[in-house]
Formats: sequence, C-alpha cells, structure tokens
Amino acid sequence: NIRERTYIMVKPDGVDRGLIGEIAARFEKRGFKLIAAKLVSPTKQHLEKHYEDLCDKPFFPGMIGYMLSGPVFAMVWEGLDAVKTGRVMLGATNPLQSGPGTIRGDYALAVGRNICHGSDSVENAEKEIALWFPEGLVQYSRSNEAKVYE
Ligand code: DAT
Ligand code: MG
Repeated sequence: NIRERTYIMVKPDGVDRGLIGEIAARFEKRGFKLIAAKLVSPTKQHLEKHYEDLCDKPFFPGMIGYMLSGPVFAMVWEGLDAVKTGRVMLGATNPLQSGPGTIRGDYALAVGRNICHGSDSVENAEKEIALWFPEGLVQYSRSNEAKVYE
C-alpha cells in the first residue's frame, strides 16, 4: 500500500543530540512523503497513553521520565509499506542489536536512549497518528510520485 502511514518520533535524546534532520532526511531521501511534523513537549498523561501497552514493565517509570526530559519531534510519513519499512530503518529496539545502516545502529548504544520511535503495526500507527495529530494531517500532491513508484 503506497498510502500506508507510520508515526515516527525523534525522542528527547535525539532532539538534544541534533539528530532531527538526520532522521527526517533518511525517510525523505528514501522516497517517503512527509504529511505532518511538529516539535512538541507532551504531557506525562499523553506519553502514558502513547506507551500504555508497556505500563506494567519495570522500566516504564524511567522511560516516561526520559521521554519528559525535553521536546520530541513528531512526524507522519506515508509510502509503500511505511510501517514495516520504517521499523527496518529504525533498527532493533536495543541499539546493540541494531545493524549498521539503521538509525539506532548508527547513532545509539543504550535501549533506554534509543533516540527514535516508529509504529509497530498499521493499527497502532493509526492510533498513534490520532493521538499525536488530533488536528489532522497536511494534504498535498508531490511532483515526484512517478519517480518513486512504478
Ligand atoms: P520499540 O521502541 O522498538 O517499539 P518497545 O515498544 O518494546 O520498543 O519499547 C518502547 C521503548 O521502551 C523502547 O524504544 C525503549 C524502552 N524500552 C524497551 N525495552 C526496554 C528495556 N528493557 N529497558 C529500558 N527501556 C526499554
Ligand atoms: Mg513500540
């Protein structure tokens, strides 16, 4: 599906380390279409909702604290198999297991400082996009579509 959408977020450590452009550039150069983006300081309640599936994990309080340590850069990217491809581009959750060439494999070392988030299923992507962009997305057409897709 070339209209599939995924929610990609540069976490506070990625923002602080100056990696917003680097991370966005990888999706942009790959051919994905940016349809929403903003720098935002989410509330604790908002982050707990985003990570609600993990609320019973021992690392949950520390992870929420880290996510509250600074602003995040929220993005929605659209394109062919965006969810699965986005996860491949991010690399494994634990950066030590992320291959070189992936974002985490190139820029991170610790699981609790893995610099970026990407939706793990189409269903979760839809939920995350609704949570982070209740105002809606940006509609426009690109002139390069016929160069990116057959
Ligand atoms: P992912 O971000 O790859 O989807 P996840 O949804 O399982 O991974 O976990 C969300 C975040 O929680 C992850 O990016 C970093 C943090 N996390 C996961 N496992 C952890 C662990 N064992 N110790 C510390 N933080 C962890
Ligand atoms: Mg996840």
